[in-house]
Amino acid sequence: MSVIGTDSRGRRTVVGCCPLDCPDACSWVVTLDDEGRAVRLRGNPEHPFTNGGLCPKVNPWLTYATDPSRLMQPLRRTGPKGSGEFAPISWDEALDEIAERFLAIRDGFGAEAVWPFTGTGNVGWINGPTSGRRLWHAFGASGHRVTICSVTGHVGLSHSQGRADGLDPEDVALADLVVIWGANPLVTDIHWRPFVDAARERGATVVVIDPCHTRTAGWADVHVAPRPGTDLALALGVLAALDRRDALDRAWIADHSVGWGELAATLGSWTLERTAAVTGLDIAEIEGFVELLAAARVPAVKLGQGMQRTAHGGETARAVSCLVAALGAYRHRGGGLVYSTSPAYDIDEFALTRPDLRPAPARKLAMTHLVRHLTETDDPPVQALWIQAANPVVSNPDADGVRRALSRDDLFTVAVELYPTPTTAYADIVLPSTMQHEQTELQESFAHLYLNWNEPAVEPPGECRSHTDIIRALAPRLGLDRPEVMASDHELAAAALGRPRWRDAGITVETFRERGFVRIPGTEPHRPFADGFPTPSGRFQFAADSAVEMGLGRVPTWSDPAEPIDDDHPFVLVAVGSPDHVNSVFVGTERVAGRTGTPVVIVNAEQGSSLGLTDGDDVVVENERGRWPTVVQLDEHQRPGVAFTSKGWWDAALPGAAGPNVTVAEADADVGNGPRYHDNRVRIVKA
Ligand SMILES: Nc1nc2c(c(=O)[nH]1)N[C@H]1C(S)=C(S)[C@@H](COP(=O)(O)OP(=O)(O)OC[C@H]3O[C@@H](n4cnc5c(=O)[nH]c(N)nc54)[C@H](O)[C@@H]3O)O[C@H]1N2
Ligand SMILES: Nc1nc2c(c(=O)[nH]1)N[C@H]1C(S)=C(S)[C@@H](COP(=O)(O)OP(=O)(O)OC[C@H]3O[C@@H](n4cnc5c(=O)[nH]c(N)nc54)[C@H](O)[C@@H]3O)O[C@H]1N2
Ligand code: SF4
Ligand SMILES: [Mo]
Repeated sequence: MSVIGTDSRGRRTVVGCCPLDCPDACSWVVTLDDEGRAVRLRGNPEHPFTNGGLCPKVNPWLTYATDPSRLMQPLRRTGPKGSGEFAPISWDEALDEIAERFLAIRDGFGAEAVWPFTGTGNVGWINGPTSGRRLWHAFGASGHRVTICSVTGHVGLSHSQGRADGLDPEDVALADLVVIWGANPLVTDIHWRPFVDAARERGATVVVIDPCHTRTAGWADVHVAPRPGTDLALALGVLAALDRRDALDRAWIADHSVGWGELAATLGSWTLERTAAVTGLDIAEIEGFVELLAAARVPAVKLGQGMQRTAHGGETARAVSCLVAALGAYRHRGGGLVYSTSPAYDIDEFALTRPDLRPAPARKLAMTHLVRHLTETDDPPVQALWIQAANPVVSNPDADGVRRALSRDDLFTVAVELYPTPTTAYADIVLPSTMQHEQTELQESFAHLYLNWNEPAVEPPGECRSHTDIIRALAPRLGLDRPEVMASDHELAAAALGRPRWRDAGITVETFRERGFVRIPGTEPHRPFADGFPTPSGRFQFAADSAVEMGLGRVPTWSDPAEPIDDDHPFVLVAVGSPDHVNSVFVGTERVAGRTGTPVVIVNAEQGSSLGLTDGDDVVVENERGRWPTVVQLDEHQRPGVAFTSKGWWDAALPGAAGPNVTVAEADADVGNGPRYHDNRVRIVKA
């Protein structure tokens, strides 16, 4: 077997995979014509999770690849920052200028004044957020923390479970109750649905906990819609009710956990009345949920990222894990919690990124602190940004602040991109990147347990280069063409597979090039907590000192949302994944821009009317941080006090290409420096 094959018509086929920051991490097959052009790209029928189908966002991949706006050569800015005026230059000119500027900045301010800012536009191990790290370490640049997505949940769960691992999402088929908590998998994780359907066919009930009436909420058996940012109270209130009913798994708690008594002692105040008052739910709804949990033998909880994008997201994720554990849910295959399967991969990140190449330890900057690091007096001040597969003007909190910060005259910005974006408009130099079918990649998932290979199917078009090629071309110009920095893509992939999990199973790059994807060795079945938890006690921890060290409670402890609604700000704005695109990727292409208009903001019909809004009105969503012009849609199913829209979108026609993130504060969740996208209060007024 090989990743390169032929189809029934004798055409060459090449196995690859989707590089986007999507849990499903699909495997795909590219078909080439006689001239070696990619003519077809479809889901890999051999891959158990992909099961032969991709998604509407990625099916037109080859159309995006030839979009007229695709960047094909390096550019240098000719107009003011933000104007988007550029002229083509050669690779040599671009790389020489970058090297000259980076070296001058290093001499003047120190190497940490250079910040390699890598986003989640592609998330493979070779060309994704860690690519280039060997060079940046050797150069001595500031480190970078990818805090924009899921870090808060990971840190929160580390205190109780040790890590965010849990049940195999495929095993949910064995559950008799499926709780989808702060996730919208019918939009964001569509290949998981068949496994939930299988559970449902066997009689399982599906509960969705989401303040918004999403596609998934509409499809579930039960939709519980708490106020945003109150899941912590819901988890504690339900736990208290289950304790009172003696419906918890005392034997599992005694044998596999520590700290239950301490947590139990705090539950007395969580009456149904208080839980209802805090969450905005009816007592009957809460009781109904308690009933389902008490009756379940194998409850499975899918914890999404939605609930952790709030001021107390880490504590919330931790509280939900306590509920799951106290039910004894880990006792049976198919039960337990799943937040992310990433920890199961055991990728050798040290060998891949080589932090030991650093001349001296360096600070690590959080990508969610972009505005403060560019505008406050850091020592040394950030003087250069290398923005790679990131679109912070659209994706980061405080989008107006990001634009102001990127406008700084003395800041030298390089953007490595596929298309012109509101972010590249602020770059001094723009470098054209390859797309996945034009490069080599090794790619994990956060919702299944297969590691995918991506064999390049075609030559890069125009002058596009992969991130690793660009790094290898820049390194000699910085005087850093050492063998570790100049490593080939296959050498990097081999380093990533350096841990015993892969090595002892005899799995090498060649295995991937034969099979296209490999199930993580030792994960059939995947029951990471069957023999204990990776915590200091080796048990599940209802109470943890490590949490106190991070400013959390010893046991999960309730606090109010950072931005509770009030008369002046009657809505919390929740902007989440659109069915039409992943984050901001491909949003500027003819295909996506032409198909989707401005995302509407959806609010409860009665509340909207009482504020004088009618369906289809031009409105402005605003607060003290920014104003976003859009259109309102009234919907009787939405809970009052919540305004629902989608993320990642921009309209080039609006001033500053504004999107919803102009209203979001650059403020941290409780742990991990994650953002507070869904803890953001706004008002909606007629335009
Ligand atoms: N309000 C709100 N904002 C959010 C969120 C939210 O829930 N609400 N979610 C957050 C989350 S979860 C995430 S992960 C971030 C994502 O935010 P970002 O890190 O900005 O990632 P993307 O928008 O996915 O992609 C960024 C850019 O990468 C480019 N790109 C794609 N593939 C490649 C490639 O192969 N090479 C190069 N060089 N460029 C490429 C795309 O064209 C795009 O412009 O957004 C966050 N923003
Ligand atoms: N189609 C599509 N798929 C995507 C993406 C996309 O942009 N488009 N983005 C990808 C990325 S980068 C990521 S990280 C994943 C994220 O995918 P998910 O884990 O599904 O996370 P979110 O989309 O942030 O939010 C999920 C749900 O949480 C809800 N929510 C918001 N606040 C709260 C709260 O306080 N409590 C509760 N219980 N729920 C709340 C939202 O209403 C939303 O429906 O999706 C990936 N998949
Ligand atoms: S975006 Fe997600 S569902 Fe679509 S092809 Fe990529 S991995 Fe699969
Ligand atoms: Mo994400």
